[in-house]
Amino acid sequence: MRVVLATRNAGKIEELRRILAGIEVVGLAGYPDAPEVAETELTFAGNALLKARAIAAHTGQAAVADDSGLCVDALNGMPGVFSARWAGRHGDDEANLKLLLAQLADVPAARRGAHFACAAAVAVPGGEGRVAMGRIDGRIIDAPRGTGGFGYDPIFVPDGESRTTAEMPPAEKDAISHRGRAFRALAKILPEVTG
Ligand code: ITT
Repeated sequence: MRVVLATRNAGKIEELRRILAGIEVVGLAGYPDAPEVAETELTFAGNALLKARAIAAHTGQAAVADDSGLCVDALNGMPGVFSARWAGRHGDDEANLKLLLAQLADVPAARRGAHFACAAAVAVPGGEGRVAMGRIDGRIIDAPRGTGGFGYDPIFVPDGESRTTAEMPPAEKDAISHRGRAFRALAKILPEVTG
């Protein structure tokens, strides 16, 4: 089975190739004219489906997309769907992380709960699509630690852990991550949609 992955985020492509082992995953590099799909929905599931549908229509192939983000309790679930552009410029991980730490500066340890959420979607050119969700609960620490992963990983410590997800070997993060959970669930329902 071959699916086009609707992302230009290299960190995600790497993670998804590991998680969807056994399925041929191709990125958008071979489709230079693929549309840049604006994430205009207010939910992770809505955005994931929007992207998968647009890329399936453009490529004529089954397409897989995700939308994910960090939901911080003390910020009423934000940055949420705005995680990638929290500080203004899409994908500026360092600025996003610094802004979030500044916003939480006065929030005590007991109220720094957060979770990563991921919606993974598959769509085929006719329009049919399905979504699977995954999440991982944890807390936001005071200062970044670790060099692995991407995005907010250096400031997120999963429940029951002392390391940040940026301090974990990739396979260990995949086993518990929101994206790992969502895509393992999606892998099970992929054949129902792709035939
Ligand atoms: P595409 O839209 O091209 O797939 P993106 O980086 O914009 O790539 P999202 O819209 O899903 O992806 O935004 C997710 C943002 O949420 C991402 O930029 C990170 O800031 C954060 N995020 C999501 N999953 C994460 C993870 O596993 N570790 C750290 N940060 C994560």
